[in-house]
Amino acid sequence: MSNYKAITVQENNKIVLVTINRPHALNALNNDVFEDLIRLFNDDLDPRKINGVIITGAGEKAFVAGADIKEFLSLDAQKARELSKRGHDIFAVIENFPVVVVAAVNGFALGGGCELAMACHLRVAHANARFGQPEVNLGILPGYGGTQRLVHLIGKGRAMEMIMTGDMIDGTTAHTFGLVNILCEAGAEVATATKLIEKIAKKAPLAIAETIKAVNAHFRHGKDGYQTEIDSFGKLAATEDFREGATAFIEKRKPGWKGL
Ligand code: DAK
Repeated sequence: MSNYKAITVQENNKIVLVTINRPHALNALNNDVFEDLIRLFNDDLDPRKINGVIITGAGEKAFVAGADIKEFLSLDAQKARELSKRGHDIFAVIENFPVVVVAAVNGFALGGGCELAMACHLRVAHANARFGQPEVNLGILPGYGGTQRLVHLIGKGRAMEMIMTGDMIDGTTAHTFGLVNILCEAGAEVATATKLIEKIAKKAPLAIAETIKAVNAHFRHGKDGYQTEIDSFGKLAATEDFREGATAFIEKRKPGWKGL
């Protein structure tokens, strides 16, 4: 793996742990973080060789407390649009990554941090984690897909309220809203995310990849999610893994997946 400026990357048992590593700034997303994430997801990670990715924040206080406010003060409209597009692009790569990506939310997940967590497929957090889209306090709106993904995850009314008030919600509320998949003890976020990935890794990898594609198709303009599901189903039904899964069931044994 490359040398990164603002993230650390460790691989253990085919699970890659990505830590946003700017604890002095509550892991705010600056240019370095974006460059690192782009290189990691576009160039360095090989989805065929891993079972999942966990994204978390360094320290005990924050997952990511937003985009780095100190960096975006001097932006003009054109530059802001370019940066928003860059953020949209890398978050879309994460959202469509063909192995499961889990956000281990270990504290504040605000603004761009909440948006990063939402770009992941699944989220685990502790009860006192804090989620929010406080951009209106700064005179802007979520710029990395938050107006869309928050609606997808918690519904229009709740999303409108969170974005227009800028209020934070705690992990328990986020869990009730469907923003958090699993609540865990503070400090157990990465371990909980690891267990979740290990569970998913026991399933057929191509079926997981096609699931990510088909579910995401529902939210993409110009995509017919039902048709995507039909195409994915056809593709999977012709795989060796489907034959193996069905045979293993009949023979009352565990399947051995090949990813073929
Ligand atoms: N950016 C930069 N530094 C930050 C930061 C942030 N988002 N959040 C915290 N820090 C820094 C603080 O400045 C402080 O640094 P020092 O003063 O020690 O040098 C250090 O982290 C510790 O923070 P606090 O001292 O404030 O810690 P507290 O426990 O008192 O408060 C807090 C924690 C999370 C409530 C507070 O830090 C806070 O309100 N932070 C800001 C939250 C926020 O508003 N985040 C930004 C949301 S808006 C864009 C696209 C998207 C966006 C922007 C542009 N373009 C395409 C251009 C997205 C914007 C957002 O994310």
